[in-house]
Amino acid sequence: MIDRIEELRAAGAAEVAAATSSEALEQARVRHLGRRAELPNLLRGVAELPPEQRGAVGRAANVARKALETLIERRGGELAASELDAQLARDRVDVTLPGAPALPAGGLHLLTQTQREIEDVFIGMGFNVAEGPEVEHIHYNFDALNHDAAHPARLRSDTFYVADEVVLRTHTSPMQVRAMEQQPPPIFIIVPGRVYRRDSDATHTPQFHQIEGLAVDVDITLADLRGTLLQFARAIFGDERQVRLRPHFFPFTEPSVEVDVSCFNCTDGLLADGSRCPLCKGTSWIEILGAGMVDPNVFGYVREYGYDPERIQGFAFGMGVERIAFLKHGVSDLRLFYDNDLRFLRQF
Ligand code: 2NM
Repeated sequence: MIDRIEELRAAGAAEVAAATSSEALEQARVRHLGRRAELPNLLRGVAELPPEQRGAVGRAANVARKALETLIERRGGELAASELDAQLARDRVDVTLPGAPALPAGGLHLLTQTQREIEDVFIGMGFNVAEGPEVEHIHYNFDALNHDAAHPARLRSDTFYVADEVVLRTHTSPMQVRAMEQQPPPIFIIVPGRVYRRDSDATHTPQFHQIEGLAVDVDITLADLRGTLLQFARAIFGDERQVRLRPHFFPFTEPSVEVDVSCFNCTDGLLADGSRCPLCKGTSWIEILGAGMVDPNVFGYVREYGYDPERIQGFAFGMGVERIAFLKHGVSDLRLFYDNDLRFLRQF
């Protein structure tokens, strides 16, 4: 009996030692210590043995069972550890690898590209970029920009009012007044941003983008305005461009001009096949922006910040970013900028 117990212990120990997985180990445990295994059965049968054998057999079987249990526990720990190591090695993720599949890169909207391109041109000429609030007090949007009390842009039908004296800015020039309050001349800034007007048709959206410029010093002239805008026109529309200034009216400039660039789509208003150029309508000139010499009345509103209308002068201009992008890229409908149709957007 004792010999049999030793045989069972040795066989069990051999199988436990040979188990190469938690699963195999569990099968070995069931085989040697399970409910139908010989060793536990033998232990349960100790009571039926002759009394003089019970003590020795019971002790030997118990010692054998404990020995197997200890071996199983130890082997189980080893297997669990190596299985965890294997799992971790299999599941290793290198977070520095590029995602798979690579994420689509996306791109900048044509209006953003155009705005930045224009900014770069003026930064190259020494201008700084300033941005300001889209919700403005009428003091900055109209009064300080020399718009008289009856100016039609003040009407509720033309401008979005947020409160009695607060509007969605109709141009970015309010920020130019704010900038003059923040720094004495000389000042050379451009102000890009969203503006709002109650207009909506094929050529007008109620929200659009402007870039306005302001240059103020003791000796700024209309010739500086012309030279600056010629440089701008050539940078954006090509080195061959000319500019033309036509008299106009704006409340905040005197004199005021509209600025044309020579057509970059034709020669003398005609296409190669002799037909009328559709871009300039056969005129050879394309209107690109409005400008002028800042009206002394505007400086009067910021006189206390160092802008003495008797001592300083300056030019200002304003352009629509949509219009520049539209002309440069031959876009057929202004609303395409806002439809978010990828077939349109991906072309740029
Ligand atoms: C334009 C046309 C002409 C302009 C004037 C000013 C300021 F603040 F100096 F008075 N800022 N922008 C201006 C002048 C804007 O846009 C068509």
